[in-house]
Amino acid sequence: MSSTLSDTAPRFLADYRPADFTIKTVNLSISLDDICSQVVSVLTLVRQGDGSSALQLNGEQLTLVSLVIDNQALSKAQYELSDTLLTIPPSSLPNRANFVVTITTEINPQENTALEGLFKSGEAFCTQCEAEGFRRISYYLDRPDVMATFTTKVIADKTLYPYLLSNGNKVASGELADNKHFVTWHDPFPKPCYLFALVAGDFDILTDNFTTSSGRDVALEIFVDKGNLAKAKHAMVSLQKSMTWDEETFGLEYDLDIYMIVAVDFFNMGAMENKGLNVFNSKYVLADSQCATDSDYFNIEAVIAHEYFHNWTGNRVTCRDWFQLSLKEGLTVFRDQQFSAQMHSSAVTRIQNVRVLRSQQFAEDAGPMAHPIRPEKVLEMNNFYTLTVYEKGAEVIRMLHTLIGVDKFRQGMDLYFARFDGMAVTCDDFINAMSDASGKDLNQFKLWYSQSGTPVIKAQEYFDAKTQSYTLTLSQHSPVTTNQPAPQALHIPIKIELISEAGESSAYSELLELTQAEQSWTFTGLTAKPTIAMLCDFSAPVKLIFDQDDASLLTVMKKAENSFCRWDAGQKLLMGYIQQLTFNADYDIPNDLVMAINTMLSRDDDRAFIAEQLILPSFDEAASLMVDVNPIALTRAITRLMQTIAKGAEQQLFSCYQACNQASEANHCVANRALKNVCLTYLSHLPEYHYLVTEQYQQASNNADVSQENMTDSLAALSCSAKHNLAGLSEQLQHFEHKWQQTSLVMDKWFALSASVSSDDIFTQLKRLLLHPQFSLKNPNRARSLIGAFAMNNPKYFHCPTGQGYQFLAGQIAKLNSINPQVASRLITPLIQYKSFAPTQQKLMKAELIKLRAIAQLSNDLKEKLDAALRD
Ligand code: B3K
Ligand code: ZN
Repeated sequence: MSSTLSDTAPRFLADYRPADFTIKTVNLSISLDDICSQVVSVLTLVRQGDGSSALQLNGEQLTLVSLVIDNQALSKAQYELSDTLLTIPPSSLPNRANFVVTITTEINPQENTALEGLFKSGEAFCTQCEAEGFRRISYYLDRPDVMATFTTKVIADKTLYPYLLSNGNKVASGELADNKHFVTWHDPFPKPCYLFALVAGDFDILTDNFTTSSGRDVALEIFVDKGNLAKAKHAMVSLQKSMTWDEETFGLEYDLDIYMIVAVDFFNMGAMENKGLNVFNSKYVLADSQCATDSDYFNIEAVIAHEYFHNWTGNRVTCRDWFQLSLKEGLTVFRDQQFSAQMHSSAVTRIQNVRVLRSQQFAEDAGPMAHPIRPEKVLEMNNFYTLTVYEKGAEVIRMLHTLIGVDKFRQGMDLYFARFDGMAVTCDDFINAMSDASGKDLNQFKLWYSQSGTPVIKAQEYFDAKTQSYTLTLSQHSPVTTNQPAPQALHIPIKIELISEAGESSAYSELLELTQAEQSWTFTGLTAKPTIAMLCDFSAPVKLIFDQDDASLLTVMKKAENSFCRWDAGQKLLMGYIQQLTFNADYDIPNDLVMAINTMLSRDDDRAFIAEQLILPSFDEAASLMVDVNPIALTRAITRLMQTIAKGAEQQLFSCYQACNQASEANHCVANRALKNVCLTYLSHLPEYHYLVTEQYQQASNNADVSQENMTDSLAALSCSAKHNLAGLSEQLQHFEHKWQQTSLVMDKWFALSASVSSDDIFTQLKRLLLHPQFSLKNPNRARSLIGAFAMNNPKYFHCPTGQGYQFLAGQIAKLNSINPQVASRLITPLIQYKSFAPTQQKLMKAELIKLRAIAQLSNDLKEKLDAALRD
């Protein structure tokens, strides 16, 4: 089984040593075959040390056919082979510093269900090498600080695989015997092997081009399954927008003559930034208005941008070792967030970033796998492509941007590229460049890279009418854990706004730099106590404890200039009611809330923003702020609050729904749909509006005028039906399934919806879904859409007191352990967070974890998480 290996020892950041050998050039010749592909790899090596070191090459799941050094074949006695290493002792190596190693290996792509290395996605061959997948293609120094120039010859059957792709520029092609052909690619930029890629298949290609600011022509090609060409247009436009944005914002141009993107259906994650040849999960490429939602469109643009931006932040300057992953990921997420904010509403984009952070990253940072954005100990690297490294990593870059300002940040980026282009470097190298360019001392700031956990900031205010002064005192605490017994004070930017009593424009807007355990600031010349809006734009990834009363929150909601603070004050009010209702189901929600919501709904401004204001904090977000969460009480509380708001604001919700539904401005259709569907979600809590759900489904999914059909609206209606298990649900699900049975990405949505139905027979339904002819655990999108959607979107049944929800998830994880450890390891997330739940749930969840730990052939991916979760 793929990830079950004999080397189960963790690796440590502190143990980093430069490699004893480097590789200058790699010449690959790969003959593709479903069950026996042959790889000939010619490496020109340069010894770095004194000649006493053995050459140790990583390799897994490979059959070694031959090993030649310079022109001399090595016998078995001259090297050692284990499950993970090929070791050539100094006595078998030439005395020269430079020599050539030629390695021939065979691999079985068909059996590679782990989808790491070379595998088959449907009929096509493709690769995934990050983090350590290249060692499943050939023996190699599989570490990011070994950078080589690759030349790759791909050989395959001409009829089945008319397109043979790899990194860089095409340099040769030709016909061979037995109906085969070959194409040779050369990538002039030295790169680590994790950026290597190969694709072979038959595709439709969308072609376009881009002229860079210095006048170079770049061919753009998007490869999709036959018949999907029209669905690639949005991805192409997104790519062109990203290329323009990076030139305008950071002065960064693309560097090869061709940029290719291939969309495949079998992929462990979103996409991969291989040099010049991105491989994408088709979910992040294919879209048309009938089959993709507004958020699909948004996400495609963001992922296309993210992978493109990696060409500089990741590829031209890469990571020295995998502990430095946030160097490229945090920075690139920050870049894609800035891009999205500029392409769309910056307020709404920021709110959505913060929701992800609060609902998921905070939970990760409080759970057993908590780690700093630069982890210090790793067993399975794939376990560290986390919300912490990516999203919190991006927040750390954003704080830097806030502290030094946009111009100095740009100068810092310029300096970083000037210093490190073509190199493999560290997070410290990046921060030092920022510090040197801005003149700002960032030594304390570096602690963000080594401390884990979400810092808690406590705020206290004091107004002295006599001296007309207002004092704000902030204190900070980072969590104490076994790995972090004595956390230190961090350097935290806190942006605030002081709203004067009269409530005209703000009295003060200021950036405070919290650097000590406790610090105070005094503002003078205030005739009355101001209302403070804290953490403008969410200037730091922290939890804020601040006893602001409802009246002050309502003032912030109405009067703060900062849109994030206006939204956040509303969320805090709503969260307060959710917490009250969780502890006391009969709690009476004050009428002020309903009044505020009515006012909000009657406003005629930014509808996308109003929609965000109306969306309640999620189950996960609420859970991350509580201890010993009773999930049943929490789901009930959220439903109660929805019902109360729906009843109290019924008229406004309905007229807002209608106004959005009738709005014709094409420019605002996404915002109109967002607000309309939030209104529908509320109204669906009242039986008298169930007809509206049916009506919307009909119009959006079963319309005589196909141009009126819309996936965002269909899914919104369907999820209301699923949430309340409405009478029309099974008919709608059947209709949807029949309509989309040929469209894999839409079938994923159908599986996800079917798994989130709130019905007492959900476990029978889940069994039926597992047996559906289109379900397969081998397809990661499918596995995630059924199993993941159940565990994440159906809290009432996932946490049901019988424990069936946990058993279902654990049962599927056990199967996935041997099929695809990476997917298994992602899906286990809700179970390992068991300690935040009440004792009844904790016990049931823990029992499942113990059973999983006992699996005989447990992958490193699961082992690392289970051991962390079951420790003490
Ligand atoms: N760098 C890849 C992620 C690789 C994940 C490996 N398990 C995609 C990205 O972050 O852009
Ligand atoms: Zn990335």
